[in-house]
Formats: sequence, structure tokens, C-alpha cells
Amino acid sequence: MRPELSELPSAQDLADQILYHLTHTQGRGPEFATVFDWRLAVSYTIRDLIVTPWMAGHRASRDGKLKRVYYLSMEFLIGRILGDAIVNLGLDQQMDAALAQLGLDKTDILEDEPDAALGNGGLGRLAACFMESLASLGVPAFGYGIRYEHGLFRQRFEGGQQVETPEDWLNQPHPWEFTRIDYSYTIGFKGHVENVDGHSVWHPGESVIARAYDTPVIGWQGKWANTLRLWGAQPTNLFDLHRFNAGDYAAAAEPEALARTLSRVLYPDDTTDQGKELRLKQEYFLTSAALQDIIRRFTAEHGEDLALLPDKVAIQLNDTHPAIAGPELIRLLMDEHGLSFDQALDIARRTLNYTNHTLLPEALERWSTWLMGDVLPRHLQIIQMIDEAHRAATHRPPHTGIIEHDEVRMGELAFIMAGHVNGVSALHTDLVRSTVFADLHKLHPERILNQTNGVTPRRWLRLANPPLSRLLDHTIGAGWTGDLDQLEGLEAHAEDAGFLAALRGAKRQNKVVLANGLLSDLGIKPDPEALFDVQVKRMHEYKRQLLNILETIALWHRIHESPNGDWTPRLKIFGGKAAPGYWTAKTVIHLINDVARKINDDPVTSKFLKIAYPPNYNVSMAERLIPAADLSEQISTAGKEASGTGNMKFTMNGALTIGTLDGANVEIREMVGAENFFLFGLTAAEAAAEKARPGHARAAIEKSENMKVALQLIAEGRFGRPEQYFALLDRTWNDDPFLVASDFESYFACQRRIDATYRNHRDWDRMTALNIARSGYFSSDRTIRGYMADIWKVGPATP
Ligand code: 26W
Repeated sequence: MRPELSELPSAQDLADQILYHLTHTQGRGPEFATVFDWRLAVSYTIRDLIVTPWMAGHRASRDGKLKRVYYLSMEFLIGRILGDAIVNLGLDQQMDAALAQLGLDKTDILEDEPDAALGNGGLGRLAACFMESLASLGVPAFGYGIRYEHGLFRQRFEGGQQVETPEDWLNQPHPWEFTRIDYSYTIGFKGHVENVDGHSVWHPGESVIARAYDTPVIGWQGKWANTLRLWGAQPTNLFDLHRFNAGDYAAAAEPEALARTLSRVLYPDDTTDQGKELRLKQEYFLTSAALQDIIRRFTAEHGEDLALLPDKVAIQLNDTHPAIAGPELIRLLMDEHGLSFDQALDIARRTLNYTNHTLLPEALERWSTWLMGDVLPRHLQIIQMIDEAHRAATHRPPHTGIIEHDEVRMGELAFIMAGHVNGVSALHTDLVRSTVFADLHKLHPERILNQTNGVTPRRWLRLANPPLSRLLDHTIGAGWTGDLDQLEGLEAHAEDAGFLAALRGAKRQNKVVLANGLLSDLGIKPDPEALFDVQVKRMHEYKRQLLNILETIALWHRIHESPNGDWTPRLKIFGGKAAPGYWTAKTVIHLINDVARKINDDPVTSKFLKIAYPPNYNVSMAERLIPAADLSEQISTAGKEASGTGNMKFTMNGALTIGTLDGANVEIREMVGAENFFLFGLTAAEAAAEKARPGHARAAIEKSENMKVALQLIAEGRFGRPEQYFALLDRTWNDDPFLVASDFESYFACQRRIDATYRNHRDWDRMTALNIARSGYFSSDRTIRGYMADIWKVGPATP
């Protein structure tokens, strides 16, 4: 019989359990076991320890009739799970010893796990950090998402250009999910609506089954675990036997194939609404399954009186992607539970909340009334009723309608259906009030509030940066992991030479590991003393990777002009994917790789300047890059980056920031002190004014020798065939929509200031120490506490 595990298992207990699972779950003897087998045996061993608090939490929530939070998101950018689970259970030492005892290499085991790349970027990763903080704070919560068979595409470079290949994380057993066939719901599409004695009855033309797959999310110190429930599509009727027997095999399999497209692949766009029918069906698939599951659980625990729903259920819509939740909840309450429209509308409005993550017009979802009416005919009716009710209640002011010009505006729908609407940084929330929702804000001045983003310190500090974590434990104790404000304790050490030397030592350790690992894979041997200057995020013009690479070219040119100059060695590291259809972003990727190829082989400059662009940037790569960074590039055009979360991860890992007054950079600078932040560029207001000035690009370039020479070098073919960059050059000279030229000189000068500061170790190290000490605010625990108090009105299950 398998031995029961003690409270906190010893290394020996873990080793025994791993061998038990290798034998009994993997069916392998140690002599035949692959890294994969061992990794699964270790995963099942850790999973066993998570199931206990998981079930206890579920029982406590049910028996305590506790209010729950439901986070609906089309994306959860989880990354790897095993390493994070070991850290949250506080078993890193024991596991290190157990693996050593079994003769296993921990890095091999952890790196064998594929990333769960069920997201594009910021929005998806935020959802994952939020789920971890909800569990760490002991808040009863469910995350609802889609179990994409293929997550975000794999990126590789051919001739310096991005090539996408399907990601395939499920082509091997996934030890962290539990299939819940008993939690399956029918999701209807299309068809028509019949009016039966005053009641609307929807007759869907097609349907699929949404099946639940549960992944436990363990919190810090393993006290509580919540559920991430991902829906996978199953055909309602499996297989058309008649067609098969008639030999029409393809047709026979059609129902299956059709159904599975719904959860087949994640849409790889993170800022452009493609308006595709399949995307709308995916959004409804997730939302309807989630709401049916929420109402089933509510009625099972609290009975049929759905008027109580808002007291026991708080739903957060992660952007507009699940905004169909408003009409769907009203449909379920009216058509399936017999409530009136007004009752249903009121309940829905007191249950739903909406977070806006972007102001970019092309990212705001709008579905044609035609498509909405075709795919979801009953919902279009309900949207019209919601719109009419709101118009009537607000005396029909212009531009506040949900349906305008034959389009259903999902932002307006989400706003009108939500009890609370929030932005994700102070500046962004102000801009949400004054731009995208200005008219609705006038009508509902109390509805918009701010919840500045945060990141989990468990994954992004304790897991990703062991050298710094050990130094922190040694200096201020380990309490910071569950209470990041305790980092303030470092202030007292910021002038202490010993501490600063240890801090520099920890950073250097990470830089050496990176230099010998990721970078050597690229054939780049950087000097660990060089300034590691890192820009990692999705490729997008507003994030201005172009500004960074043009500055690099100008610096390269300067070094060539005075090769014996006293230059600060610098390694520029880029990382990031472009949406497959985003041509300009892909051209910038090509340019960066072309410049890298040229500069890295340049005998005159390569000791002073190198460029690395590792392909396939993802969560796991971020965990390796961020702890090794000296400088964090947060250089978006002011007013465009809603918040940023990478900026927070870099700050708490001791990288200094070069940035604009955009998104959460503003609050980072406020927290760490203006003297510990490298600011440049136009403010959001100045940028808006500059953008409106005709010819702003050409005027700015004419005034910047540095930028002009950089553009000239590209045009004359110093970095590959120039014609492939003519369109980009033309766009920069004549349009420059994100003001690369207008901010260029300020950026260039700021980088030169950084060169000088970096050489003054004492100043640099003190600034680093103060950035870490003052990063406590950017924990997602603080963010979640804000949502709990201001929006969800819930407390932790365990006081
Ligand atoms: C419809 C296509 C689409 C898909 C995703 C449009 C927009 C999105 C996301 C909203 C884009 C996104 O990830 N936004 C980022 O959200 C982060 C978390 O709040 C912020 O920190 C980033 O500033 C914001 O760009």
C-alpha cells in the first residue's frame, strides 16, 4: 500500500513518492526511465500534495456558503507549473535533495515541461498572476478559460524573419489537469428565435459540448488552492456512422472536426480585432459554459432564488472578450429561469465587472450586427433590449449606444452591463475616463475606478531569481514572499557596501548563467560586466522596438567614429513575437536580426556592443532573462501602454528602468524615486499634441543627426537588402505614428546618461537596491486586495 505523506514531507519522503509514481503511474523502472518519465513522477508527487488543500478549500467554500470570485478570460498565460508548485509548497530544498539522491538534474526535469502558452502577452499573464494571488490570499475563486489544443505559436527565425509553427503542448500527457466529464454543457449557435406566447425560445442550428478540465492553482505556503477550469469542445454527436458505412469517411468525421475547431487554437493577435466568426464563437463558448457552471453551483448551494446571485457571485470580465456574458446571463435568467428582463438586467449588473486593458482603437471589439444576429440571434435581441433600456434611462445622449452603424460595440456593452469598470494603471484609468469612455463616464461618473496591475513575487522573484531571493532572506528574512512590502527593510542597507556588493554578486551570477546558457546557444559570448539592456514584450509599433534598434545603430556609428572612445560595453537583448499578420512588426524583427548579424561580427565595435534576439520569447524565457537584466526598456509612446507588467518584474529583480511617463511607469517612478529612474520623452498630453502637428516626423528627424544617420545607414544597405526596409523608412519619415523621431534625441541622451551611471558601481548599486526596496506595491497581492475591497466585496476564506 502507498505510504501516506506527512505534513511537510522530507527529502526521503519525496524520493520515495517519486519512485512510487515512476513505477506505478509511469510504469517505468529507473533504468528505463526518460527525463519525461521522471518529470511526470515528480509532478504527480507534487500534485498529490496539492489535492489535499484543494479539496479542503472547495469544501470550506461550499459548507461556508462563501461568496466566490469568477475570473473569465480568453487567455491564461501560465507558463510551466511544476517549479512554481514546488516553491509555493515550500519544498525547494527538500526537492533539491530528493532529486540529487535520485541522481537527477533539477534543471533538466523542470525544463522538460512545455509552457502552457494559452495567451498572447500582458492580459493573459496578468490573469495567471491573479489566479496565483487569489489562491495565496485564500480567496475562493475559479478561473474560466479555453483549453486550446494549440497555444501561442512557436517563433523561429529564417533569414532573420519570423516564421510561425503550431505550438503543441498537449501532444504529451499533461499531469496538471483533471478531466471532469460530469461537468459538460451544451453550447448552441445560430438557428432562430421563436416567440411562444410572449416568451422567446431560441432554437440553435448547431451545438457543441463544453467539457471541463480542471487545473489546481496552489497558493503561497500551500494553505489554499483554487480551480482553473478550462473548457474543451466535444461534438454533440460523435460520429456519423451512416456516412461512414456509406464510405464517406471525411463527412463522417465532420461533426468531430467542426466541434474541435472551437478549442483548437488561440488567436495570436494581441491588439487587432480580426472580427472573425470563429473568434466570436470561441468567446461565447467560454462564456456560456462558465455562466451555466456558475448558476449550477449557485443553485446547488443556495437554492433557486437567483436574486441572491450578486451576494454569492462576483464575475470579472478580462477585457471585452467575454463581454457577451451580459446578454448570456440575462438569457439564462429570463429564458431558462423565468425572470423578467428588468429583474435579469439588475441581477446581471450587480454581478458583472469589466476591466479595460487597452485604448488602441483597433483593439476594441466590434461585431457586425449581421454576424452577431447570425451566430447568436437571441443575444442580438437581448443586446437591443439592453441598449434601449440604457438609452431610455439616460435620455438618449449621443455616442453612448451599444449598437451604432450596424456594429455591436463590445466596450460599450461591457461598460453598461458592469457594476464596476476599471483601468489597469492610474494614467490609463484617467485616459479611459477622458477618451474611450468619456461619454459614458459623464453618465455614470462613479463607475470607473483604478486597479493598478501587479505581478506575483512567487514566480517572478522567489522562483526566477534564487540568488537574489537568498540574499533577501538573509538580509530581511523570508516574509517578503507573502508580503512584498517587507522589501522596504532593504532601505536601511542601501548605503551598506557589503550588502551592495552581495547584490551586485547576485546579479552577476544570473548574468553569467544567462551568458553561458541562452546566449551561448545563440553563439554570443557577452562580457558579464557589460550592461545587459533588455527589451522583451510583444512586437508592436507603440512599444517602439524600432526606437531601440535605431538608437543602437546610431551608437554603433558613434563607436565607429571614435573606436578608442571610453564606451560602456553593452549587450542589447530583444525578445518578442509579432502577430502573424502584422507586417510592420515583422519588418522590425527582420531589421533587428539584420543589424545584429552586422554588429556582432564587427571587429571594431563588438567588444563594446552586441545584440541578442533569442527566438520564441515566452514565460519560461522571461524567468531566465529578467533576473539577468541591468536595464529594463519601457519606452512606449506615452498614453499607449495601458500599464505594462514586465516593467514591474524588472524593478523587483533589480533592473533600472529607462522609460516614458506611460502606464505603470508613472507609478514605478513615483515609488522608486525620480532620481532612481531614467526618464525621457514626451508626456501623454505632449505626445497627443505632437501627433496632431503635421510633418512632425520629418521635422524631428531633420533636427536629429543621430536618427538621420541611422536611417541613412539602413537606406544604403548596411543591414541587408535596403529595399525590404523602404516602406518602413517611408512610414518613419512621413508618418511615424508613434513619435519615434520626436522622442529620439531625448532617448539617445538618456542612454548616454545611463552609460555614465553604470560605470559608477556605488551609485548604480544603490539605485538598484532602492528599486527593489520600493517595488512592494507592484505585487499582484496588493492588486487583488484592491479588487476584493472595491469591486468584488469578498474577504479571504481563511481570516
Ligand atoms: C481582440 C484582439 C485583442 C487581444 C488581446 C485585443 C487586445 C488584447 C489585450 C487587451 C492586449 C493586452 O494584452 N493588453 C495589455 O494588458 C496588460 C495587462 O493589463 C497591460 O499591462 C498592457 O499594458 C496591455 O497592453
